[in-house]
Amino acid sequence: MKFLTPFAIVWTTFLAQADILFSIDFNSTTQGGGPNAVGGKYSNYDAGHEVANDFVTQSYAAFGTTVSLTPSWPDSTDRRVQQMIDRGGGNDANWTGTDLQLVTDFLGIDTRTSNGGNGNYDGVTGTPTTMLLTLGDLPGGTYQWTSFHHDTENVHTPFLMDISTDGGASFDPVEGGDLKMSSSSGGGNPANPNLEFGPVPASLSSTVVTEFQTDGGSDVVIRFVPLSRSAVHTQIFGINGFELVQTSSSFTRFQITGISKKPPTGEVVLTWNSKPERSYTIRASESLDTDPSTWSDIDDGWLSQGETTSYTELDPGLARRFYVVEENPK
Ligand SMILES: [Ca+2]
Ligand SMILES: [Ca+2]
Ligand SMILES: [Ca+2]
Repeated sequence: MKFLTPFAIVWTTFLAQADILFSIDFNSTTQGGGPNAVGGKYSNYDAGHEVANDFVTQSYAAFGTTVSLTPSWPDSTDRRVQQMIDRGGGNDANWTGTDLQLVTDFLGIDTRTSNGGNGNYDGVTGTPTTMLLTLGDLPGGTYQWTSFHHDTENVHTPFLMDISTDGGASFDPVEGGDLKMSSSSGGGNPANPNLEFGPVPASLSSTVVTEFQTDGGSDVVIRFVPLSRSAVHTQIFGINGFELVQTSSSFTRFQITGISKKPPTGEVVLTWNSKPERSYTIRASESLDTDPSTWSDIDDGWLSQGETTSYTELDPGLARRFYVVEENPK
């Protein structure tokens, strides 16, 4: 049996090198003479603007398997929230950069109450009008996500973005803050004082680059929440497309990797895989008779020490003790 191992490694490496990129261009079938596919490395997600029946799960060959992509708008049942816009030639002419057919069209959200949305929302006050992008069957690994949020017309809405790697049960905010769409055309209501025209989609101030890690067992859910305000051109949100690169096919499972009791002092040292800039709750119990989530905590805000974190409990003076570590929400 031993000689089989090298073959398994070669096979894994081949997949990783041949198939590490999954890119999507969102295209409108009902506007701008679309669908206008940018082509190249991009696959297409095509749908009609506000055509609810078009926003179905689509599947793509990627990462050596089949990955599914599903947009959804959980905060409204009104199809008019469900945007798939393609701008016309007059607006498109303002874009002087590459890949016009990537940025001319976008999937998105109309938050206006007159169009079925929930109105303005500043992150605290108001009601969000959220859109989710659910990636199903993504293999376990580490991924770099790049998404584009440009309008060749006037939309320049600020937005929040969060990523869930547990099927939508919990979300991590994307670092960087101040996410905001960019736009190319003068005028609008309100007008964008800082127009952008290129030179490449990746150079735009609106482009989001982030990383996530998934164990492959749950859907990855990308959540977009417009910080809608003022008037129409800061009340609509869009994503032109995205690129997903598998930077590693391995992942580090969240688990306690070490537990030891120091004989001289009786101190107990716990070590686990952690994320930077997070905090952890440590719970302990003398028995397994109750649900670990109900055990009393011995610390509810232990700060991460980076990729690995340790916690030392002074001698608890017990013959047996069980521990759990929970990652706190941000
Ligand atoms: Ca396109
Ligand atoms: Ca167009
Ligand atoms: Ca697009």
